Amino acid sequence: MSEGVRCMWMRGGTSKGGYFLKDDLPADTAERDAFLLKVMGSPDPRQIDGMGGADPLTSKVAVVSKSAREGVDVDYLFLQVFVDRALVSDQQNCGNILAGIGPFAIERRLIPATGEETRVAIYMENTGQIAVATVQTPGGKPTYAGTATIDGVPGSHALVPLEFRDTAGSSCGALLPSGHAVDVVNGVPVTLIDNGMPCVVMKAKDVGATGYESREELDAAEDLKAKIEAIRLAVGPTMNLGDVTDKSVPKMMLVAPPKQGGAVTVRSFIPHRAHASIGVLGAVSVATACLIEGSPAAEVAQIPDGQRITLSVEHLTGEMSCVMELDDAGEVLTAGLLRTARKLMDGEVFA
Ligand code: NQM
Repeated sequence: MSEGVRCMWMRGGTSKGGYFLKDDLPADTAERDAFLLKVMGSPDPRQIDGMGGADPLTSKVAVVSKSAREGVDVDYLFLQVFVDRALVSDQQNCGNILAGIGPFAIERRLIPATGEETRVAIYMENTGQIAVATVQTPGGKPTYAGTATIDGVPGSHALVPLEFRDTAGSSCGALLPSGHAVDVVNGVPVTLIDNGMPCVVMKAKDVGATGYESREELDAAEDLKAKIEAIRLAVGPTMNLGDVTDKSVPKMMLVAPPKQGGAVTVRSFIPHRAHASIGVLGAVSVATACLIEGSPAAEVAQIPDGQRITLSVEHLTGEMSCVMELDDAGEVLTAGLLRTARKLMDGEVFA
């Protein structure tokens, strides 16, 4: 495409990417994906000829449209543009990019602002579930300025609270797709879980790690990565994800006891690079694993008492607090997380 295509570049939580209106993109999926690969500069580990930041966390796309669904404002499709492969995948959701959807929808006039704050109900097309985001809209316009801070992002910004409900089995059909709290795969006890993001949760020490490594150490640990990838490929069918060779799920979560007074420490592979922090729905899924009796995560986690609890998931660049509401059986009903987002550029992108 030699013509420019309207696009907003935004940071959503600890991720960054291009936000498009669905109508501005080619309707044909193959054409759309070819266009997005060019926009990002993939496949190329440096993404030198595109907008991508040479990291899976900055090679992301949101496709947004006004929703025809009852009680829903906008539909959001997340696309992961692989960095070093010619692959665009809709097989995962992204709770970080989600944080930019509300402001983007208001900026593009898909929905009006409704006062100082605007609640935006978002249908997440990848998983068929709904999230509610609250956008700060003083004077009827989204503001990005504010005093909220999130770990992994310098400075302070306007808060975008996110609420999730009924996220269990988002992609795998059940919270525990194997039906067990623990499965032993290649000799490693793991929990196969999906509370918004398919994850394989295991103790770091069971795969020869500590759980406190740096991103660079994890990315350089070829033996560890091979061990984890073998587990990931083995569990794909059990998690109802099929052959996951070309998929960015499940995420691989290595847990260890908390060190900063939180609930648990995590090192996350997404799945072939270590995450600089942790994904939003990834954190919800790990926090949920910590609540499952007998699971590897429960063995290392510190869980507060009560039916409305905050589970602080410690990661490489700080922590992510998940506010979870539990039912009488201890199952997660809702999860709330705090994010921020920022408009970085609004204009046209060329492929
Ligand atoms: O789990 C990265 C991110 C994510 C996903 C990834 C996310 C989520 O940090 O909801 O946000 O796991 O690939 O953007």
